[in-house]
Amino acid sequence: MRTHPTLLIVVTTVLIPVLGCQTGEPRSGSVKNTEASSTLAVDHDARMGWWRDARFGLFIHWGLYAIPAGEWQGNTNHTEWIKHTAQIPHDQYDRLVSQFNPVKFDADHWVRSARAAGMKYIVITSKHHDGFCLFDSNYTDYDIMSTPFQRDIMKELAEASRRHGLRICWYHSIMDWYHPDYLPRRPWEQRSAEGANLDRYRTHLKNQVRELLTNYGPVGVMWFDGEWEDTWTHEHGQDLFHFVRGIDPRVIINNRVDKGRGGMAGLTTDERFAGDFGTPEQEIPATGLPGVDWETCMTMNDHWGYNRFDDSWKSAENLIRKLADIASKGGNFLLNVGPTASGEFPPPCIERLRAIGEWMDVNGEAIYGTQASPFASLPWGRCTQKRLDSGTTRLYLHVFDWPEDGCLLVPGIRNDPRWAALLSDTDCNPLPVARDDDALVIHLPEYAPDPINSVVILDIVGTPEVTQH
Ligand code: FHN
Repeated sequence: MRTHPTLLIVVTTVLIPVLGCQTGEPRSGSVKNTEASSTLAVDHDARMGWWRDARFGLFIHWGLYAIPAGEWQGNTNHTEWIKHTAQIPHDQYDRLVSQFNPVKFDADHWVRSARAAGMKYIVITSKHHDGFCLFDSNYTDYDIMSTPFQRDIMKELAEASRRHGLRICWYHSIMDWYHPDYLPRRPWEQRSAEGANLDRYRTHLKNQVRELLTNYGPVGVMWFDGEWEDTWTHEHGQDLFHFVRGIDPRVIINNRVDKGRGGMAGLTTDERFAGDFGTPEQEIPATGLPGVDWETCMTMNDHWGYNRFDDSWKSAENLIRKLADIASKGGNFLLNVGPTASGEFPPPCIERLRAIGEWMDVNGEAIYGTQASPFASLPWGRCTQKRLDSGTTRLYLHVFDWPEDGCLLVPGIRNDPRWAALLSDTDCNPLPVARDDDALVIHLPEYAPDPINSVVILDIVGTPEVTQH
C-alpha cells in the first residue's frame, strides 16, 4: 500500500467491522444440529474477514455436461442443465460417465490462472443438479472414480489451491436429479417416485457435505444451490446450515442453503433465513445493500457450463469495470469459467483472466479489503475506500471516463484532502487538489494511465463526510 512520501503515517490496515449479512446466524426457528461436533466458537466478522478482503473469486462449472458441450440432437443452447432441458433419459445421460476423461486437467494450471487474474478463492461444482460428483465419495458410485479418469479432482484442486495461496470452496447442489430419494422427480422422467424418501436423501446430502468438509483440508465456503424446489424447506435449510457450522464454524455458508435467496436478486434481509452472504446472480444490485455481505456470480459468456457454440463473451473492459462496480457497492465478484471436457479453460476465458490480472497487478489495492463507496454515484466512474488509520481514509477513484480538461471533480465531499496521486505512479508524485465549493478537484495528467479504469488515490482527513448530489 502506497503512502505519501513525506507523510510519516505508519499505515496500519484496520479491518472496518462491516456488519455481517443480516441473515447471519438464524435467530428464530433454527433447528439445533444435534450432530454438531465442533466446539470452536467463531465470531461472524472473524469468519468473514478473508472473504471480505478477497473481493474476487473464480467460479467453475464442470461435469459430465462438458462432454456434449451444449449440443443435443441439433439444439446447441444447452449447458449444465442439458439432462433436463434435453430431457435425456437417465441411462442415456449416464453413458457420459464412461466418456469423462479430462486428460488435460491440470489443477496447478487452473489455480495459477486464477491467482494471476487476482482471484483469491475458487468455488467449484463438487456436484451440480445432475447428481454427478467430481470427488471420490463413499456414498455413491456416481462419481469421478467411475470414469476412465479415476482421479479425485476436488483433492487435486484443494491441494493446488493451498500450494498457491487460494481458498478452495465447494459448490454443492441440494437438488439432485440422480439420487432416487430426491424429490420431486423431473416432469419428463419415467422413474416412479414410489419409495423415495426425502429425509433419507437429506442424510445422504449431509454425509457428502461432511466428506467435502473433512476430507480435503480447510474449506473456505460451502456454496449451496438448487434450494428453490418446494420439497426443500426452511427447516431443512436451517438444519443443513447448523450441520455445516457444527462441523467447522469457520466455513462460510451462502444464503442458498435456506429459502431466503429471493430469486436472481439473491439478497434478502429477512432475518429468518440462514446464510452468511447474499448471492445475486448475473446481476449487480443497483446500490448494493449496506450492512449485508453479498457476492455477484456471473458468467463470462451466457452459459455456466461449457457451451462450445456460445461466443457472446463479455469483454475484459466490461469485466474489469464490473469488478470495480461490485467492489464500490461492497460486494464480491465470483466470475465463472466452464472448462471443456478435456479439462481446459476455453481460450476466451484465458484471455480475459490474463487481462484482468494485468489490471489487478497494478490496481489490486483498490479492490482488496476495500469498503463500499461513500458516494451514491459518480459521473466518471466508481469509488472504493479503505481506512488507513484513525485520521485518514483513502478513497480509490476508479476513473472510467478520463476528463478531457484534466479536472476530476469529486462532488459533495466536505473532508479536507491530504494527498492525491495515481495508483499506477510508482514514484507517488502528488497531484494538485483544490476545493471548489463542496467539491474537490484533482488535476490529472493529460492521458489516462489505463484506458479501461485508471485509479486515482485521494487521501482525506477522517471518515468521509459526503453530501449526496
Ligand atoms: O441452476 C443453477 C445454474 O445451473 C447455475 O449453477 C447457477 C449459478 O449460480 N445457479 C443455479 C441457477 O440459479
